[in-house]
Amino acid sequence: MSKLKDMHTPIFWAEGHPGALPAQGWKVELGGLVEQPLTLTYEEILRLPKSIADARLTSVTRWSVRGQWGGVRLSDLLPLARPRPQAAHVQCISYRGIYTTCLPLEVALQERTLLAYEFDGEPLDADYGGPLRILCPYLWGFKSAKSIVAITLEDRSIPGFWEERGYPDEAEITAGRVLDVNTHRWRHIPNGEVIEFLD
Ligand SMILES: Nc1nc2c(c(=O)[nH]1)N[C@H]1C(S)=C(S)[C@@H](COP(=O)(O)O)O[C@H]1N2
Ligand SMILES: [Mo]
Repeated sequence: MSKLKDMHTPIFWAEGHPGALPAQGWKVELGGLVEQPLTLTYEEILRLPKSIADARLTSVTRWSVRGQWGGVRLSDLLPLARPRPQAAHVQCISYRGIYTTCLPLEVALQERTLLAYEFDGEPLDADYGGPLRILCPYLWGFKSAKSIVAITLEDRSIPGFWEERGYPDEAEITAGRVLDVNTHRWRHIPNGEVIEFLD
């Protein structure tokens, strides 16, 4: 069991559950509009500077979970590949390449956008996008692609799995009710990143 599972955090795999995803041998490619394309193994990513983000993952299907997400800031990771000046969007590609989504580069570079490998001190299991997923608390959860195999710098936003099916690319979190997964209570949220509830 993991903390996310203990709290009954929903598990979303729009492309179908990929099964076991071993961290050993896992690789992430950094490419696209970069001077220095590179491939990093899971172990190499664990050796990069670690950041902890106290943050919420909030789904457009109206639930929100808070925890201490551990991982590498994209603002620490992306410079390793030396993005070119034209790079303006970051395409995040999940295992098997079926689920993708793009983040605007400036959102990717905010301090709590992570390539995450932990939640509350535990390694992420495959259900929740282990071994490495995006955590972007500033936008709806569909921008936090799970089980990442490639991160590609682009000059435009490329519609991904949910964007092609009608969800807005801006993915701004909008006010309303959400189920707080941590407390199993319905709460009200304002527009934007969920920092506090309104009630
Ligand atoms: N590969 C992949 N990543 C994904 C999804 C998905 O279906 N497949 N769902 C997204 C959505 S809509 C949300 S809200 C979160 C949910 O994360 P969880 O399944 O770990 O709770 O993952 C996002 N990342
Ligand atoms: Mo979602």
